[in-house]
Amino acid sequence: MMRMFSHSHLLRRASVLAVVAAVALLVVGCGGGQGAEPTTSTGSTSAAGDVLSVEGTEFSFTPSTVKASAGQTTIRFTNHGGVEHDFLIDALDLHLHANPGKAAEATVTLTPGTYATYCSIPGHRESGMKGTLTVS
Ligand SMILES: [Cu+2]
Repeated sequence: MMRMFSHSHLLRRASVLAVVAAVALLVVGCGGGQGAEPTTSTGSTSAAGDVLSVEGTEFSFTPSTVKASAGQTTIRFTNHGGVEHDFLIDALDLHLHANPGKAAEATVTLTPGTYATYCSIPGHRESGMKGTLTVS
C-alpha cells in the first residue's frame, strides 16, 4: 500500500567486506599432500563465536552472499532503509526484524550447507531482498 522512497546511501560495504575477509582468512592454506588429519582443535570450544553482519535497504541485502564457519555465530541484521525489513533463514528458524535505522541480532548454531536468506515483507523478496548463506 504505502510507498516510501528513501535517499539513504549508507552502503557501508567496506566494513562488511572486512568481516568477510576476516572469515576468509580463517581458511589456512593446506599445502602438503599428507592424508593424516591433525588432531588439533574441534575438541575445544572454538573462539567466542563469530559475528555475521548483513545490512538491508530497498531492496537488497549487503552483502547478499555471505559465508560463515560452522558453529555458534551471531547474525546481526541492520536496516539502513526507509521502511521496515527483516532477515529470514527458514532452515534455522531465524527471523530478525528491524525498523528503519535499527538492528536485530540472534545467535544460532550453524551447520555446513547452503541456506536461502530473504526479507518476508510482502513484495520485498521479489524485489531483490534475497541472498545466500554458505556455511562450511
Ligand atoms: Cu524488506
